[in-house]
Amino acid sequence: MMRISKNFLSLALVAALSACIGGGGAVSQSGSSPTVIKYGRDQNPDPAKVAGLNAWIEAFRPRALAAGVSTATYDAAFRDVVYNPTVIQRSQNQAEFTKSLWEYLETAVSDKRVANGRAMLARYAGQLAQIEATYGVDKEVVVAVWGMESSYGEKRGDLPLIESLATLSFDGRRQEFFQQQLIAALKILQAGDTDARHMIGSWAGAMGHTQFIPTSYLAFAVDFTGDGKRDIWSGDPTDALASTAAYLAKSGWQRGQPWGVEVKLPAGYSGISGKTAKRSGADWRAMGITRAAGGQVPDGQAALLLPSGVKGAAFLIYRNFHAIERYNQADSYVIGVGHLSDRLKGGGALVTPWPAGDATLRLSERIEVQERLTALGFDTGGTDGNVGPKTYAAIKSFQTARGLVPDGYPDRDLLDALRR
Ligand SMILES: [Ca+2]
Repeated sequence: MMRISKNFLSLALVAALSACIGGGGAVSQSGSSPTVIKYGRDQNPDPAKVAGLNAWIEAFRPRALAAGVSTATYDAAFRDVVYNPTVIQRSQNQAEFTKSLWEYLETAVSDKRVANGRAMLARYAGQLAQIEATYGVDKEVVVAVWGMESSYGEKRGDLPLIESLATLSFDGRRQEFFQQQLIAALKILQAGDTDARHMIGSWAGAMGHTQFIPTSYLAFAVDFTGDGKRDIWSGDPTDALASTAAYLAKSGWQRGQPWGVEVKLPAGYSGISGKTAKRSGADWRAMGITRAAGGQVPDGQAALLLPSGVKGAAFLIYRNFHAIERYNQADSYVIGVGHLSDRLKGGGALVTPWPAGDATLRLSERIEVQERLTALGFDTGGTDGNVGPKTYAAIKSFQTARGLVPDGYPDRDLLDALRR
């Protein structure tokens, strides 16, 4: 549930996004309780920072107590907390630059993610049917959020939450935000849903299978298994999936309604578009707009979204689009969840082809970029096609060495230069 940019043009790269929501740690899907890995402990953090955080924790105590946190909860929560430089490093390693919807969806709704999602639908069929009946949110949408947020539980985060939030509250950007999250996290501990040892998450405090931040947890998390604990952290995803359905339901989800549909515009379309220009399905049909996969567009108030301009894929978005938007306001994220849910229901890939002349690179080409950079001695930190901070830095070094504009962006010009 990280907030990322509303605008495609500044959307964080998927690599950075997955680093920020998942932390990249190996947490076993089937394991009963994840192991807290104490990153940063052997990095010899600056003693002044360690002492500073310890003093900050004492100074923060009155505010937490005033918010209803008990002394016992406070002392237990901070017992093992030490200033953690890894948290600060990760908070500063968020590469952000241009990324098209196409690039984003290629990773966010990869064939592998679709296949894994279908496997999860089968594996948790009983729980998901109950969750859908209770909250009225399509099980495929809930599973799509799960896939987007943590790759179905694989990347739930690997950092002790109180330590991360305390470090960021003391020494990060957006300190007030993290202090609010810290107080919410202390309230979760006080309620007994988990203990500090098992409360792990991303560097930014997003927790569990569907990456709830603590304030969202307090507002929306539910105990669906009936054991008295709202457990979103352990191997069993049931409570997390129900909590996500509850969140979407409270965000205005309309049972049985679409999030959106890919549409085909009539040739030379120059009519209205944009999120605020809402019309009925009948109005859109009268303007000659049809489903891209064939057939009429659904009824209901909808707006025409053109995330890649008139030459790219076009979508009519309905009210449920805005429910997903409450989870994360980036258009590409919402389209990603919606499209993944359609694929999980058996739908096909987007109909609109990759735009001709698009300068962005396919996954195979990004891998080639990393392989060629590596062969030339520029360390990309791996060749998986995910462009993270190391690849970004390697591209900039290569561009600088060749007298090119060092924008760090993996586009066709760069690949051409590497091939020469
Ligand atoms: Ca439970």
